Amino acid sequence: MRFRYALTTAAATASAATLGLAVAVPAQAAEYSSALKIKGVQYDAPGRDSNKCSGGNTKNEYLTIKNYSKTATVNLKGYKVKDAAGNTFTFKNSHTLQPGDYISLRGGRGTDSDAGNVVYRQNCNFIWNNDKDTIYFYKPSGSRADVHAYTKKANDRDGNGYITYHG
Ligand SMILES: [Ca+2]
Ligand SMILES: [Ca+2]
Repeated sequence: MRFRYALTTAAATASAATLGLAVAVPAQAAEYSSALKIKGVQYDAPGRDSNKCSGGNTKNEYLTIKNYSKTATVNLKGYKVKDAAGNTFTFKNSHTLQPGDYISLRGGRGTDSDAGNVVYRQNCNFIWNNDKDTIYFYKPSGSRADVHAYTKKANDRDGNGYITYHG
């Protein structure tokens, strides 16, 4: 069974009340009003993990964020991701995502590329735990754009270290 991250947000409570479900919060990830959402995550970089900047494999751990809007172009600048432990990364540079466009936020050091659809965290430590974690994604305003919790056992049945969210 898929692990669901139950959010007791006002919106979830309101919709539950509307449906006459007094107690149960909908057992699914809450959807936020956001063009940008998490497409998927390679939370476990293939192979034996090493956070050495040279020769390590942190670059192969990545989070893909996609613009799901059919019309809106969005600048990633000011957006932020955070894990369950509170480690954060803020997109400090302008990076325009046209409708359907995406980026992979990779660990390690490298040169960001619009054409290559990649942004580096400039940090060789891993951020997404191999056993379980939560991926928070925030707008520049601080409001949530998306959030997904996972466990390797529940969400990665084929064990390839990748989980698809919005696909
Ligand atoms: Ca690994
Ligand atoms: Ca983590």
